[in-house]
Amino acid sequence: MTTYRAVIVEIQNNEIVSGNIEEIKSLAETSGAQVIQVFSQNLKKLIPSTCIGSGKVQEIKEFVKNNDIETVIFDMELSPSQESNLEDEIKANIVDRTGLIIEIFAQRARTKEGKIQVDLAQLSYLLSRLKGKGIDMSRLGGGIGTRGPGEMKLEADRRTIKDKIAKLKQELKLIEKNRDLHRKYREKKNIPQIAIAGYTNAGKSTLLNLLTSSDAFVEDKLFATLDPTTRRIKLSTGKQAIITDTVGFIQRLPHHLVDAFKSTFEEIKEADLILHVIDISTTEFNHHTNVVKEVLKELGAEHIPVIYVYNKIDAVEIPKETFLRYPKQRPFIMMSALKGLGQEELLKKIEESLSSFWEKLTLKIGHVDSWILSFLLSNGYIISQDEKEDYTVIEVELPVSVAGKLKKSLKPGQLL
Ligand SMILES: Nc1nc2c(ncn2[C@@H]2O[C@H](COP(=O)(O)OP(=O)(O)OP(=O)(O)O)[C@@H](O)[C@H]2O)c(=O)[nH]1
Ligand SMILES: [Mg+2]
Repeated sequence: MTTYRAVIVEIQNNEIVSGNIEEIKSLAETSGAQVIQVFSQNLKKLIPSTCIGSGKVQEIKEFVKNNDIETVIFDMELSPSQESNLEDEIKANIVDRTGLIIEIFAQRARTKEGKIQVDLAQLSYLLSRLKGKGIDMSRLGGGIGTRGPGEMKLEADRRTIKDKIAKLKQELKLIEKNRDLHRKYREKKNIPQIAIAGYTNAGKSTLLNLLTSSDAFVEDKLFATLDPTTRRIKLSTGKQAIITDTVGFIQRLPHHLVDAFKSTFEEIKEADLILHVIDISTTEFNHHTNVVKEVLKELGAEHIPVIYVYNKIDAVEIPKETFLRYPKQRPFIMMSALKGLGQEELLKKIEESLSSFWEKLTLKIGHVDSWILSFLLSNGYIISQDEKEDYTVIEVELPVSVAGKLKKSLKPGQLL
């Protein structure tokens, strides 16, 4: 990864939300920035042309010149004209929060699907910026209907971008279709789906690795995971489920990204259970929890049962009893995905939560109907089996829909 020298600008103001300084710092570092300085300004009123006041602009300009700074990162949304005004004044790259997050996604996309999604987000972000610039330019031009050469070039750019967006959307559709087929297959097999969701860096991939003994990519940086990873997980009774690790959430997740990553978020929407992973070693964890709950609601996933996984218990100083007194979401468990603490309890909770997925039947099967036995062996989980001379009594758990079908084809007396 190429590194670059950067400064961060944050504003304290009632109108806009400037986030947490630690978070924008780690976003910047994730993108390769070496953060040399942070500038803060308390502003009663935002300045339309440059967002921050002219004195601050000069101060940053000086610093940039004297310290070889390449990029100035603003922890807020800038309008296209603010961005170009600042660029002209400060003479460095200007990046806002959305631009920074999209850049990180671009650096991290690995699979074809991920890359297309990021391209899509970048282009739609660019298109929205061009629109803004176009409006500004026509205002500068004066009269209605005056279209200077710049305006016409913009028009052409816009068309090219729109064409590209349409093409990418088509490609994505094809990939999604394929994924849908996989999902349908899983549904037919009647395997419950579990989605791991949570704020970025909460430990989602670490949890997936723990539960499935695999080695998905884990890193102490934001957005290590972009592409959903799906694995099979065996529960204690031998039952199986499918578990998917997904992209992390963040406050003020750019909507260009949410749109582009729709299919990734679909995985969450279709789940039978969500494990909402929360990093309790950060003081911001309650706020993060609310952000994730909000995004889940926006995705239309608020009806899905959730287990709140309070993770990184090994990294907090507070005793368990103190933590238990904090307000918490329920049902919850406390664990350390890294150290494997609380794994058994989590698996138990998962099974409890998924229990309505299976139905328990007790059957009396005569030897002539041995096909039923083989059907049960391949589709269900045998709890007990009692062989008699002419028949077998068998206790079995089957996915509800499979049980329903089986019951229809049973003879009287076979279901106990
Ligand atoms: N101390 C401690 N660290 C943990 C625990 N779980 C995860 N981590 C660390 O937290 C960092 C992030 O872990 P990941 O599993 O990549 O987190 P993630 O939620 O998948 O992050 P993104 O994919 O970036 O959204 C890594 O450095 C992990 O080693 C834990 O239980 N305790
Ligand atoms: Mg991850």
